[in-house]
Amino acid sequence: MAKIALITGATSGIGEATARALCAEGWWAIVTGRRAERLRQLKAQLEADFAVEAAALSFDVRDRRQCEAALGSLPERFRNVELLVNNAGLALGLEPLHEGDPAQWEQMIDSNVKGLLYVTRIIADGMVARGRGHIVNIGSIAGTQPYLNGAVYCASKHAVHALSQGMRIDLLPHGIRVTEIRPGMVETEFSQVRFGGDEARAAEVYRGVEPLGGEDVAEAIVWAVGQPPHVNIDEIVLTPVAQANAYYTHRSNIG
Ligand code: NDP
Ligand code: 8X3
Repeated sequence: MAKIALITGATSGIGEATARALCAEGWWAIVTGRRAERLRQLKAQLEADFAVEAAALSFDVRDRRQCEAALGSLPERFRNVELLVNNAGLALGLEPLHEGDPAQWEQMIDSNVKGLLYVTRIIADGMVARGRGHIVNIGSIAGTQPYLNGAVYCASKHAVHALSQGMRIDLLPHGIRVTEIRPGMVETEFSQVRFGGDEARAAEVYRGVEPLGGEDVAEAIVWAVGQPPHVNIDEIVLTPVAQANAYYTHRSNIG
């Protein structure tokens, strides 16, 4: 029987790459996000490229009722989710706290923290009932290293770090694996979203650096998931060679 993976935030970046990498390994994928047309196209591509079945669910993780309705609508053959990849999330803005936009704070906290909780609450319940499963949370180096002008995003990823450790403990008696993946700089739509579509400002983030790609993070996820059932990979921190941590990045060829 096919194994089912649910990947939130699969319309771009790390989530999309993860859906592809898992399907290449034979997983059936449930891909989610708000952009329905992208999901429809991704589902068709996954099915064509990897000879698997895929399901697309368009919903906003910030809305608990939408999470419940969308996940409750899954066809029977997709219901036994074996792997949950909590990836949906975003950063908005980069400014000192006293100049920050509270609406952006709310969106970050509601997506990165509350959205992750809503989806996990629903999926983990089924995993516990079946006595098996694996939850992979996409944290960040920002989850332990708060950086200048990023306090609220970093706080949201600190929450993901704490929640990952808490889930690991709570799910211990049920044999459910929990992994936190904590990347540094990954070139995706992340910076375009953070800077409201300002492509020049987004490109500046990666200037003089070869960043990670979504595929690099996906590969780490596939590796963690592929370990023997008695092995839990608690956390993976991965950064570009040119980025030691949130504070030190070596940029070359800068004129
Ligand atoms: P992208 O912007 O490329 O992808 C973000 C994904 O999250 C999209 O699929 C988006 O889908 C989804 N998403 C955002 N908000 C919501 C929402 N309210 N409801 C449902 N889906 C949502 O960025 P990344 O791939 O880089 O980001 C993925 C994760 O990786 C995030 O949690 C991010 O914090 C984390 N991360 C990123 C790093 C980086 O440098 N890029 C480094 C470390 C961690 P849609 O817009 O269709 O809803
Ligand atoms: C996202 C990447 O560089 O803002 O977590 O920490 S960064």
